[in-house]
Amino acid sequence: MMSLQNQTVLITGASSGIGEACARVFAEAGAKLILVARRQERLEELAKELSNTSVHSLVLDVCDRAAVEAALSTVSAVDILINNAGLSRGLNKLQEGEFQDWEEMIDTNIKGVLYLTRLIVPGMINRGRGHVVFLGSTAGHQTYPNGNVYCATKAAVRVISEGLKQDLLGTPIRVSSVDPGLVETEFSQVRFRGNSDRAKTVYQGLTPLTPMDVAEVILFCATRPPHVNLSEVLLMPTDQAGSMLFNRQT
Ligand code: NDP
Ligand code: 8X3
Repeated sequence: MMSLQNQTVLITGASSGIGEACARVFAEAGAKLILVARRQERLEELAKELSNTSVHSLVLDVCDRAAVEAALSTVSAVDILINNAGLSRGLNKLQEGEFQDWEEMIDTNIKGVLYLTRLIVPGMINRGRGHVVFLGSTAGHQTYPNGNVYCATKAAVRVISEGLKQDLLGTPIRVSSVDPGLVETEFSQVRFRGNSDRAKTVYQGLTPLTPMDVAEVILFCATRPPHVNLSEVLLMPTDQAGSMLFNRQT
């Protein structure tokens, strides 16, 4: 098992859900953290809670390329990059979709991921060590009705992860895509713009994954011996068998 002592982990979207859970499990495992998100207060609160750990917070919008470039120029070596920041907006037929929603999803889930990866991976190659983890989704494996553009962004993440692994072949850098099904976080609140009743129906009658369930899988990927690369992990609640197949007790 690989030790995380003295390894620096940069986690995007650390102010909530899966990213926040990753911060907790990686801190517990002895890693140093660089936490990225837009909500400064959330990051400050988390950093306070993890006061026994080295935590550097970066208040940053991953869609803003110039800001990402400037912020990363202040950051020292990153050993593990967790490309987690992401969101969905709306659940509409494509022919009725909102351009603004599409742009936000594409800018965050694809372009933001590419910016961070492009800027951090060369340093990993130079140092001869590193691991890039992407948060994909069951939605990137199987499209569901009205999910069109969100599903497309997660399919893109799966392809980017596969392509990066190919392009890094011959280096010791590892690449993993961790692809969960339903995880109860603020994800559906964001998708439905704060409509809590609608957000709750997504998880109604079943037991979803928790952010911690996913963070533990990411930790497992990161702590395999150096010759082991978990390329893709698809994980779902026991009550889920595909993007559209759920066991709900109503
Ligand atoms: P949350 O809404 O709880 O967390 C999303 C995080 O992303 C927040 O910390 C948010 O921080 C950050 N974020 C969003 N946009 C930006 C941005 N432009 N710049 C920087 N940070 C940003 O959702 P989850 O924890 O569920 O989602 C995490 C990832 O997991 C996403 O990529 C999502 O697609 C994926 N996923 C989620 C599943 C689920 O069912 N929940 C299932 C499969 C995959 P802030 O607003 O402070 O910037
Ligand atoms: C998030 C899971 O099914 O809500 O990627 O799209 S789902």
